[in-house]
Amino acid sequence: MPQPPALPPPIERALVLARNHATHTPPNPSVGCVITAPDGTVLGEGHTQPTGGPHAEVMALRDAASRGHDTHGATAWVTLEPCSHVGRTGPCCEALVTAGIARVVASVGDPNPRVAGRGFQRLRQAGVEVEIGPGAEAARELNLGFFSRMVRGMPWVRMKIAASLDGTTALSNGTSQWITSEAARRDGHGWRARAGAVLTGIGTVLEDDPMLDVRLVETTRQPLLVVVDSRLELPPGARLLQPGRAVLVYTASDDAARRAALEAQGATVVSRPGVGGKVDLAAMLRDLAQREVNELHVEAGHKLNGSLVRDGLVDEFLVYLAPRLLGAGRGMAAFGPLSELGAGIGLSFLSAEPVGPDLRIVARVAGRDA
Ligand code: AOF
Ligand code: ZN
Repeated sequence: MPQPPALPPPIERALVLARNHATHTPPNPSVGCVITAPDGTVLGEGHTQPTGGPHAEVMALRDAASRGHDTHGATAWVTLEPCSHVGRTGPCCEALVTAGIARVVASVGDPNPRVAGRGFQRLRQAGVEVEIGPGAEAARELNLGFFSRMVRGMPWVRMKIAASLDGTTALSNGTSQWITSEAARRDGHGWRARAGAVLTGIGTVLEDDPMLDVRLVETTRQPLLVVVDSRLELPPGARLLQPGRAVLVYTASDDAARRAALEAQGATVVSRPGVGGKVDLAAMLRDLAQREVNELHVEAGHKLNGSLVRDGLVDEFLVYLAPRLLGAGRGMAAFGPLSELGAGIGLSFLSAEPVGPDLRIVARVAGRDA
């Protein structure tokens, strides 16, 4: 197999910086930046700070300054086009130009319509040499939720499933919570932590009364919690309604009293009626994108999972397989029937790795690219 060409080391390093801090930045993309002298010496490094804080480029320039380095004539290696707009922070282009950066190597353009090429344009105008492309695939993959939101107006939808080797996801007696190991659950919390929101259905809430927060790994932010609850059956005493926690409830019901009871518990109720008294799931996803959700982490039961799959709204599956046979004959097949889709839904396996005693498979729906 031919190996892909090696990336320039500063871009590799910038990608690592971005990857290591990806849970802190949503809804902002996680970006890394390395500044090098003409002889290749690293002068400074930075990564995007939590939303509202400085971007990667500004952090790298500050790092170089704090080490007493002069950045005139230096190269900035960055995993995303430097911004040209004033958002929650100032434009990185201006900071780079002011610091005398002579060359910018960026992995990909920023799809944010407020930037979208204007960053590169501004840099070139100021006489900065611009090169685009090294590490593009990895940079897009790293922020696939941000790209999805900007390009499609939808979050990247990743469905987490824990199953036995024979694909059983839940037992009829409800003892479904611990099919996989502690290690797999902790790993799952790592994926929750990077998501903008965690989605579940009313069935799961009524059955398990789950918290669905990030507990088993360290995090600086909790994802938004989203509940699909067509008839507003969420009990105001549900454990997930913690004081101060951001919870969004999507419903097709116009029951004012139930709505008021949930709002009194701090939840936000959003009406998105679809056909048959159900929530319009596609409309819900568009709304979540408008609320700046990049990655949506789904942990739900058969019904909601099945609806999302059948409606073609799932981009990726995160499956933990336990080395156990449960033989309950339901499992992931309960997403069906998919027969109207002919050959079913084609997937490609991105990775398969042991996590403790279990196996973690990431599978992407054919045709969905970061
Ligand atoms: C960069 N470097 O490290 C990141 C960028 O509201 P703001 O000011 O934080 O701007 C957010 C937007 O900036 C975000 O939507 C994306 O277009 C870009 N992110 N840009 O130059 C960075 N994270
Ligand atoms: Zn910026």
